[in-house]
Amino acid sequence: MHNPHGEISCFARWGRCEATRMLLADQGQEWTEDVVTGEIWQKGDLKKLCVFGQLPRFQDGDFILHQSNAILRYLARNHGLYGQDAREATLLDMVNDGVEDLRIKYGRLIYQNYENGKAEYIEALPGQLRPFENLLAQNDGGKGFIVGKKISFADYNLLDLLHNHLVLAPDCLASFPLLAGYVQRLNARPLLKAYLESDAHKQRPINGNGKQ
Ligand code: GTB
Repeated sequence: MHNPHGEISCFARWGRCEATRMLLADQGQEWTEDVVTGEIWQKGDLKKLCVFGQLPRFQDGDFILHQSNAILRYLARNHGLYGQDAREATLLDMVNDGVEDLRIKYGRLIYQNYENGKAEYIEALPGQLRPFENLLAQNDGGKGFIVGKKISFADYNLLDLLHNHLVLAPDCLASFPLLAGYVQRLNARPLLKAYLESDAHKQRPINGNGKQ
């Protein structure tokens, strides 16, 4: 197994990098950050180097990756966080796709429709979170991880998305006891807890436009 020493290039926010940061921190893996300011990005040189013209970007030696979910999966393959067999890996893909679908909706709200859309979004949120509560219930009665018996990349991604929503709507897990317990349990993992309590995490804005 390769222990990638990664450099993350990203904007100064949780954004699409925070799940990766949580994975690395919880796995005891150090990383460096190339924080890209709006001013640097506007110059356009870095954008041209990015495969899809977007950040984040992750560099492990001469291996350069784009797309936040591909970065998570690369780290998962290297750290044994991709399930124990093909079925678990595929279930993890399914969960991660569900996380991605909700992350896109969240991104649209934050960046395109915050003032007008927030109340309606929060009203519809239980219907978006219910599938994750159901998935947890199906795995060991919801006492462990989202799939299988070991933490996975999809857990970090789901946890990050839940963190975002707990800021947007602090009561959003009130009717989801398994998800609420899951967040508490994962947040208490020692290395992850230390990271979540660090200034690096707490002082970084959640989104790029100040909305949360
Ligand atoms: N699929 C890519 C991934 O997962 O990595 C998406 C990456 C992405 O959207 N990057 C944005 C970026 O680099 C920042 S995320 N933008 C600069 C550019 O394109 O020049 C912040 C974001 C999310 C959602 C919206 N939105 O819905 O309007 C806007 C910005």
